[in-house]
Order: sequence, then structure tokens, then C-alpha cells
Amino acid sequence: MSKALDGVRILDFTHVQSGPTCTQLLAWFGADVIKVERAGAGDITREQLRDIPDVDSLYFTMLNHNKRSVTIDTKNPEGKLVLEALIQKCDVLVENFAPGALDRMGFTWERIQELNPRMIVASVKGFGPGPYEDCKVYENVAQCAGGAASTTGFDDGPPVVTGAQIGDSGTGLHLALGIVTALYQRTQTGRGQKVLAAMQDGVLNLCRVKLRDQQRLERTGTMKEYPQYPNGMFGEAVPRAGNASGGGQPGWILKCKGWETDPNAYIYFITQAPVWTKICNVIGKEEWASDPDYATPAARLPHLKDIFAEIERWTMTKTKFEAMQILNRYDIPCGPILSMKEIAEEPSLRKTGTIVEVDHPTRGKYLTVGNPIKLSDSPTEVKRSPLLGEHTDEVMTELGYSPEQISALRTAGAI
Ligand code: CAO
Repeated sequence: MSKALDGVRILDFTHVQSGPTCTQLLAWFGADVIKVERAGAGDITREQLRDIPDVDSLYFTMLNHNKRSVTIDTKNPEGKLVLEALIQKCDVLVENFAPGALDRMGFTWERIQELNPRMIVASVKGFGPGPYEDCKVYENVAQCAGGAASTTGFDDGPPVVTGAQIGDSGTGLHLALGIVTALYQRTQTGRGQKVLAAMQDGVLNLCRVKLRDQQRLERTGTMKEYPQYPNGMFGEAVPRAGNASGGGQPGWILKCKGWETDPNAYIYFITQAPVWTKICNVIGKEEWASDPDYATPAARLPHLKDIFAEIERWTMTKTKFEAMQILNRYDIPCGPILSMKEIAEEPSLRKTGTIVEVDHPTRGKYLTVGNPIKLSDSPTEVKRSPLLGEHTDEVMTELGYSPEQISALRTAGAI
């Protein structure tokens, strides 16, 4: 079956997490992704967080599926010529170097345009134009600068970063959308363009609801669904809301049977208004359905803490899966707190290709997260990540280099 991005060639000049997330998605949609790495070393993540000596780390393998790897020293004059040949052959150059690195290498936007006016140059940077534009940025810096950390955690504790890699993988996702959009526009204009996804912007986009709340707070001085109401004090900025739902339907994380020994024996419980009577019946508080202090969403807001404490008395008598089963019978929105172990072992995720087992020549079998975006006409087949420079000869041959030229470039240290 054909793939959505068949025929699109990506010069993948990315490393670490944000850029590779983007190009891996494009590869899963069928693009030919040629990852350019530094000879001898490669993407630094090949050797970071290694669990097996001298074998590409899971960090690397899980972010670089379905790509080809070529090693080029792009600071070597002859290596630069090879990169130029690649630029002429590809549709998109994706990079996430520190600000200015590509320019210092001699590959400015103007130079790339000279070589290939159809080229789309897509970049992840920590910040957009402004006071921090020259800064190097990693995941948690973006979470802090994009508003996530100040709004995550509990009111009485410090700002907290989340486990979800919203700065790196989140920005990679944003960049992928920018690239396919630019490819679409190119079908009309025939021209390439620059695509920039700044990590601060990506995180802020995912924290959109918190900027909403900032304005609500400024207008009214309070937010009734936040745990700070009615007992706490609001300051000038959106506070950390613990496990509050963040939306119009109050929710909280509640203990389930076994919580004393299992750190993940918890359930997320939402007191959705349309099923309030059913909630009251399930937990044995039928009288709340008609009690004016509890019967309406507005009346419940001052009592949320007590309400969740009462519901928890019920959830603590059930495992999270038993509670799920019962609550779902009544369409009460809830979700188990799943550990990574439980997710890795979940058969339904294996069935859909969201969790995939991959075989690797030096690592053996390992689990990875497959393509989370499913296209009915462009199925994803997850293929192992390339070894360093595995496809250098293959790609050089496609670029028109003869075996003798390849061998000379290798001797010169250009590839
Ligand atoms: N041949 C020769 N040189 C190469 C090369 C190649 N194939 N590939 C890269 N290089 C060079 C670059 O040209 C750069 O050289 P200069 O510093 O002389 O210009 C050098 O390698 C290092 O690149 P870098 O500065 O991007 O790498 P770093 O490890 O120092 O910084 C990071 C890493 C992530 C902080 C930085 O790249 C960055 O801020 N990127 C943008 C934001 C981003 O994506 N952050 C996400 C990080 S986690 O996903």
C-alpha cells in the first residue's frame, strides 16, 4: 500500500529528542528520512542512558525508527559538497541545532535557497525572536519558560515539570505539522519556506487553558473550580491546581484498594454534571442528588474537597480496574492511573500498533511507542533505527558518487 508522504525526501539534520520526534513521524508517514550524523560519534543520544554497553541506547532507537543514517563531516570542505548534493536532492531540511549553528556551518537560508529554491527549512529552537533567542534549550527549560511548570504541582509546593515531554516531543509534533503544511503550500507556490517551532511557543500552546485562566483570574479574582477556592487565597498569577481537571467538570485523583503498597493504585474521577445522580447512587449518597447543597454544579463547588473525600471512601474499597468497570456501566468518566509496566503489557495497545516490539541487530528485541496517529490509507510499519552510517554508501551512490569517489571521501574524512 502507498504511504501518505511517499516521494518526500527529508534531510534530517536533527539530534537528541525534539527534531528526531518530528522526522520519525514523517518517516512513519512514508517520507525517505536521511539522517546526517557526525562521523565517528553520531547523534549524542546513541550513547546516552545506555543499558547495554556499546549498543545504541533506547533513547536513540526509540526516536529514530524508519530512517537511514549517513555520516558526513559537514565542516570538512568536501563534506560540505556532499551536504550540498543532498540539499539539492531533498524537499525538506529539518534541524534543531543551537541557534546559529547552521549559519556557522555555511548553510544560511540564502545559501540553501540558492542550492534549492524548493527547499523547506524547518527548525526547532528553544525560543523565538526576543531576549532568549540565542539560548540553548532542553526539555525542562521549555516546560518552565512555556508556563507548564508554574501551573503544575500542588499549591504548597514548588513548580513541577511533567513526565510527558511536551517541550521536546511536543515541539517535534508542532514542527511536523508546519512541515506538511509548507509542503502543501509549495504545491501552489513552487517555493520553499522557513518553518520555525520554538519550544517555548509549543509548550505555551499546550498550556493555552492556563492563559485562559490567567485572564479569568484577573477579571474576577477567583476561579471556583480550583482547589484554592473556597479556602485558599489567589495571588496575581494562575496557581498550581494539583490534580484538578482544568476544565468545567471537576475531577481529582482518588485512592483505590491497595494504595498503601502500590504507588499507582489510584483512579482519576470526574464528577460530570449529567451523571451526578448516578455518582450519588454508586457511592451510596443518594440524598446528595436532591440536597440543594449538592444537587447543582454551582452548589457543589464550595464542597468539592468533601465530595471527593466521600467518593474516595468508595473507591478505596475497589481496585482501580474494578472501579473502572462499575463506573463505566453508568457512563461516569474516570480513568485508572496506569504504570509504564501496565501500559507495556496492555494487549490492546499492542494490537493497535501503539506499543510495538522491534528487533535490532545489536540490541535484540525491545519495545517502542509506534505511530500514535493512524491513517486508514497509510499504515505505519515500524522499522528499527539505523546503525551509525549504515546507509552512507547507499545514499552516496544514489547521489551519483562512484565507489572510488566514496572511498576517496572516506579517506579524506569527509564521510
Ligand atoms: N559534522 C560536523 N559538525 C557537526 C555535525 C556534522 N555532521 N553535526 C553537528 N555539528 C556541529 C554543529 O555545527 C555545532 O558546531 P558549532 O557549535 O561550532 O556551530 C556543534 O556540532 C554542536 O551543535 P549544538 O550546539 O546544536 O549541540 P550541543 O550539544 O552543544 O547543544 C542543544 C544541544 C539541544 C542544547 C542545542 O542543539 C539546542 O539548543 N537546540 C535547539 C533546541 C532543541 O532542539 N532542544 C531540544 C533538545 S532535546 O530534544
